[in-house]
Amino acid sequence: MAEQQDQIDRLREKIRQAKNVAVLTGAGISAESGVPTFRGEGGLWKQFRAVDLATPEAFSRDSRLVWEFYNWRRELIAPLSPNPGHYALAEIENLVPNFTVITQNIDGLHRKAGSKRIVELHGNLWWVRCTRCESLREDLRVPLPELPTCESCGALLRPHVVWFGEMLDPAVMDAAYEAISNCDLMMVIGTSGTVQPAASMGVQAKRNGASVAEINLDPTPYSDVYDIAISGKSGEILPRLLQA
Ligand code: BJW
Ligand code: ZN
Repeated sequence: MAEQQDQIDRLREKIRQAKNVAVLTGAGISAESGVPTFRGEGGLWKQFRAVDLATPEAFSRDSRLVWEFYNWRRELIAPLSPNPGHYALAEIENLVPNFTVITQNIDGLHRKAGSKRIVELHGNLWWVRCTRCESLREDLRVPLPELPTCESCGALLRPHVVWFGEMLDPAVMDAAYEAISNCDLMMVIGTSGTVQPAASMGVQAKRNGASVAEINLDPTPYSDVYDIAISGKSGEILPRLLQA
């Protein structure tokens, strides 16, 4: 515990000195809001098979099943609110000259908490994209029709998220790498570090000379690689970084 406090004090000092901060978040930051994580106890990929629900092949094979899964996630996430971890990041953004949240989450909770510069690596649950004309729009209906169709061309819509085997949007990747290559501090929060390319981003920041700090409930493959590793819940640790 004394060691945890020490690490928090070190990180607070680094934030105070930093001009450019990049943050990478994963499912763990939303866990305290009630959003299920993917791996670990109670994780979605313990209950469901990713290959049946989160690949383009799965969507071609059974679009109805995949939409059922995303409609269920919409119902689950719509009533949820950001937690003190999301709010603390939004506050830290106001204290640092350049601050970017790069998130793997599709839940939209960083925006709800007031974060302004957000890069959504894996898309957004609340946006839909046409499978034919590629038109993209926000759609907050809960639930959506079983097989929702495009207003412009009538073709099937898909969730605007990144499935396994799909490329991340190059413009989104550029925005993420710009933040990573320019930062002097990176915080990696609530991600297991198993999914590429996000998993390597902390190491890339370190190679570029940044200090990297992890905040996670459990150790990850990178805990020993980063400069600081704080073990605990992000909803409890992040607000403590704001204490004088
Ligand atoms: C707390 C906490 C609290 C809990 N406080 N902490 C070999 C074979 C095939 C493919 C590949 C391969 N090697 C690499 C690939 C590519 C693949 C990949 O990385 N696979 C690995 C699994 C091996 N990646 C891709 O396909 C990506 N595209 C790509 O690379 O394109 C190029 C390419 C194409 C084809 C082949 C090769 C390359 C796309 C990845 C898309 C991931 N999509 C998902 C679903 C998004 C939509 C949706 O939500 O439905 O994204 S999968 C899922 O995992 C989701 C997440 O964003 C992502 C990461 O998960 P995250 O956030 O880390 O969550 P968890 O649950 O894993 O961890 C939670 C953490 O929180 C834990 O550490 C807890 O301890 C912690 N925690 N409570 C603090 N209160
Ligand atoms: Zn269309």
